[in-house]
Order: sequence, then C-alpha cells, then structure tokens
Amino acid sequence: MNINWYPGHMKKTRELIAANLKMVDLAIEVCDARIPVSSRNPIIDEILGEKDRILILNKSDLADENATARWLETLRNEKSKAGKRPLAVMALNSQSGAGVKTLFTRLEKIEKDKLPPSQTANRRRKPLRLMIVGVPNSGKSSLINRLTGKKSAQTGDRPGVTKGKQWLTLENGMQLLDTPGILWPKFEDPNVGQNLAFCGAIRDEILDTPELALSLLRVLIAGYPEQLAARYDIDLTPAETPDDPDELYDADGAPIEKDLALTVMDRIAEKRGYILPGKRIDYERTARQLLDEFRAAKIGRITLE
Ligand SMILES: Nc1nc2c(ncn2[C@@H]2O[C@H](COP(=O)(O)OP(=O)(O)OP(=O)(O)O)[C@@H](O)[C@H]2O)c(=O)[nH]1
Ligand SMILES: [Mg+2]
Repeated sequence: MNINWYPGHMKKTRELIAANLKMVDLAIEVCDARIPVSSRNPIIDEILGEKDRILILNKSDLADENATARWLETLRNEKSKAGKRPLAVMALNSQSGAGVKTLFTRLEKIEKDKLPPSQTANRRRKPLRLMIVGVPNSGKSSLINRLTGKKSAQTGDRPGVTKGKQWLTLENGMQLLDTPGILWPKFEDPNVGQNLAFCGAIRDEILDTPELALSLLRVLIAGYPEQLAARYDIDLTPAETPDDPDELYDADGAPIEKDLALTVMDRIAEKRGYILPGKRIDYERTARQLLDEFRAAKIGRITLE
C-alpha cells in the first residue's frame, strides 16, 4: 500500500514553525517511541536547522522497553542535517506524566545555563521559550498539558486535533508554543507511510482500513507471532485446505497461495464473531478492531523499528 498525501494545512504549519523559530530558544521534537524513524519528519529537521532541540520518544508505555533503551542510545549520538546532536533524548509517557519531571529539570538547567554567571545573582532570568513540534498524534498537546499541569491544550486520539498555534505560560514563567502535527509531501519509503498509519498519525478516513490491517498483520506475523497468537487465541499456521476449492486457482487456472495474513484475519473474525449475515466475514470491523488494539498496545508493547 502506498500512502502519499499532504493536506494544505500542513504547508501552513511549516510556515508557522519557520516564522516562530527565531522567537524560541529550543525546540522539543515529539516522536512516537514505537516508530522512532518513521515518526521523525525530515522537513522538521530541515526547518529547525541549527536550533537546539530535545528529542522525545513519547508513548514509550506502548513501545518495547528494550527497543526504546537501544533507540535512546542511538539517537543521542545522531546528528541532525545541520550537524548537531540533540541536547537530550528522553522516553516519556505524556498521558501518565512518567518521565516529565526529568524533562522539567533539564529545561530548568538549560534556562539557568543561558545567562552568564555574573548576571544570575541579581538579574531576573529571561524565561525559556520552547516550541513543540512533531508528526500528528504523537502527543505534543498531551506533553504540553503535563508541563503546564492542567488541561491547557486540546488532545484527542486522532491526528489533526491541534489546528493553529497556541502560546502557553508555565508556572515557572517558561513559554511554550504548541503546533499542529505535520507530515511531509512524499514518503520515499512506503514502510514509513505505513508505520505512521499503523500508529495513528494519518487520518483513518483516507485509508483503506482492511488493507492497512492486513499490512499490520504481515508485520506482526513476522515480528511478534507469539503476542498475536496469544491475544486472539489463534494459530498462525497456513490454512491446509481452503474452505472454497475455487480459491486455489486464479481465473487462468494458475494455482494461488492464500495470503497467510488473510487466513489470520479470518481466524480473528471467527474467534470474535465478527460475522455478517450470510456468514460473510466483517472485514471492516475486524480490521478496525485489530488497529485499535494494536494502537492501545493490547497485543503487546511493540516497537516496529
Ligand atoms: N499511551 C499513551 N498515549 C498518549 C501519550 N501521549 C499522548 N497520548 C494519547 O495520544 C493521543 C494524541 O495526543 P495529542 O496530545 O492530542 O497529540 P498531538 O501530537 O497534539 O496531536 P495533533 O495535535 O493532532 O498533531 C491522545 O489520545 C493522547 O491521550 C503517551 O505517552 N502514551
Ligand atoms: Mg495537538
């Protein structure tokens, strides 16, 4: 499946980030810990340029802990296009707030370091100004709410919740700019688009849900077979004999092998009873359910990269 799209408002957000960049001391890039490569927007890297940044692997409660530990190491040493390493890379859960205190401490230290020592004694420090950027649905507004300690920004379990910029002031005086999530015009690697779609960064309305769920099943069968089998109480062996013998051959009479992902989808539907009148499988419902359960880590804490 090839997902390529770039709605007009994302161009506006790019301009918004670029226009406000000189007003901030630091950018906080929020990516999704389950897809630390696919959820890092190359355009954000380009716009931020030389600007200092902190990289957040958010939703770390949904990702594989060992994988996150490895990614933290790797990303701490990774240079941006402008040749800079991030000031810090942290794993967070912006829903529960786990890890946010460490980020706070770090921000306070950065703020303190900004003024030369001779001035710190009697001059009021200039409060740090931050900009939060990232792909849609990565948890930017949730992180802002954790930092402000109240529901300052609207959040939601779908991409495109934040529509415009919003400046907020923290109790300690720091100022934060929330921005809408942005994607980039073309995914060079189709897996990137797919990963973003699996994790909810692309509006489901423009996606073919059963097709997306089949792609997710292929990934899970290959990488997380035990978790998948356990969650749905199914086995993952290929079907021995198709229910319908005609399925064995295509229109030209050539033999075809039934896609294992499709067999697994059928088994999930049967186990759950997602069957329509006429004993037809409800693929829409099965697919929807699979995606929702994956996104909520009910199949397990899974890192896709
Ligand atoms: N499990 C989990 N869920 C999170 C975390 N952070 C945010 N969420 C959830 O993810 C969804 C998206 O969060 P938002 O804060 O609205 O994301 P956003 O990046 O501001 O999204 P846009 O404004 O649409 O770009 C919400 O349902 C949040 O509750 C996290 O660390 N862990
Ligand atoms: Mg938001």
